Formats: sequence, structure tokens, C-alpha cells
Amino acid sequence: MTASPPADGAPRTVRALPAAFSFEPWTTALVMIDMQRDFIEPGGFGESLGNDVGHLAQVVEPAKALVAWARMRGLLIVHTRECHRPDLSDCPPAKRLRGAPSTRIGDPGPMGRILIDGEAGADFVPGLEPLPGEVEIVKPGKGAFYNTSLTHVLVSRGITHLIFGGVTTEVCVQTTMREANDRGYECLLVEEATGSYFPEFRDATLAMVRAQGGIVGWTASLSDLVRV
Ligand code: TIU
Repeated sequence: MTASPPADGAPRTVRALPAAFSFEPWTTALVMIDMQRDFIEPGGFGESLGNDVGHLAQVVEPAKALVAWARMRGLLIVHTRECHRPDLSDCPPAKRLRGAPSTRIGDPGPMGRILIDGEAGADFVPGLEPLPGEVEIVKPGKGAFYNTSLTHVLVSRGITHLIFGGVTTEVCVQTTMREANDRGYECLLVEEATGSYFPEFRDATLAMVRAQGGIVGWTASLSDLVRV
């Protein structure tokens, strides 16, 4: 049976940079990147790397508003989580041994083993869990296309446009957006719904994405998007 488009699935155009972004809801997916306790709450992977996780708290409410809008519009919603198998077989030593973190991937922490699937820290922050029918992608890398079924999910549903939110802007969000751009997707990053431990990196990433005529894609404000 072919799913019929939502009754309000007419093409939409949102004010964006470097130019207006047009999309059709039934060929567009929201990709919400790594809204996990390990990155956003104290005691997780992000803090173990020496970051001030307080910078990410402000992303949670806009991210919820973005997901709520996407549900109302009938978009496919993809939620990603960065984490590893308990035996670490999908975690390259180059990732686990990099730098001098206070605890490493797989070590015990207050939210369970750091960045391990099934542990509390690897779960979504409250209020950003997928609903039945939405897609969850567990990814071992920064990009959501690497070693996952994301391409299959998007191709099988005829998706051509991707709207992004999540954390962190210059690491997993930007990597995934660049992977998607190279695969031919039209990509929009929602400004308030993404954040970094380094606010200047967030701002620089937004500028990089939309520079050169949209070399990676578009950026738009949440307030403009939820109006269309
Ligand atoms: N460290 C950092 O900024 N980010 C990550 O390690 N992963 C994601 O961005 N999800």
C-alpha cells in the first residue's frame, strides 16, 4: 500500500540563508543528531573530554519544538545516537585512546559505561525520545551515514531534503550534513536547535554551511521554520 501524503503536505518555503529553502513535507526528513545524555548532561562523554556541558542545555527546548513541528507537518523523523557496542568491537582504538579524557569510552561513569549502547548515558535526553514509527539510527562515528542503514532508510522512502538539528554543531551535525550534501541531499540546519561546547564553533559552522552560495546547505531560524 502506498502511503498518501499528509493533507497539509503542500510545498513549503522558509526564509533561510543564503536564500529561501523550499521543500515538500513527504520528501523531507528531520534528522535530529545525538540528543543524548552523554553529551548534554554532567558525568557523560562530553564532560569527560573536558567540555562545559552547560552550553548544550539551551538546545533542548528548541530541539523539542523542532521535533513537534516536524511531527505536525508529517515529516519522517530520524533520531541518531552515537554510541558503541558493549564489547567495543565497533570503536576504533584511535577514537577510544585519543587525548587525555578523565574517563574513556567504555569506562564506568555516573550514567553507566561511557558512550555504550544500552547504558543510561547513551539514551536520549528526556522529551526527545523517538515515537513509534520514527527511525532511530545508532552510529559508531561522527557522521550518521558511516556504518549505518541511513542511506537505505532515506532512499526507500524517497527522501530528497533533510532538516538538521542536534549536537554538536561542528562535530556530528556538520559531519553528517557534509556526508548528506555529497550524497545529493538538500540540507537545512536549524540555528537555535543546534549547539556546541564552543559557541564560536557553532557560529562558524553556520557561516561555513551557507558560505559560497550554500556550499554545504542552508541555515534558517526555528521561528521562521515553524511558521511554514
Ligand atoms: N565532542 C563533540 O563535540 N561531539 C561528539 O563527540 N559527538 C557529537 O557531536 N555527537
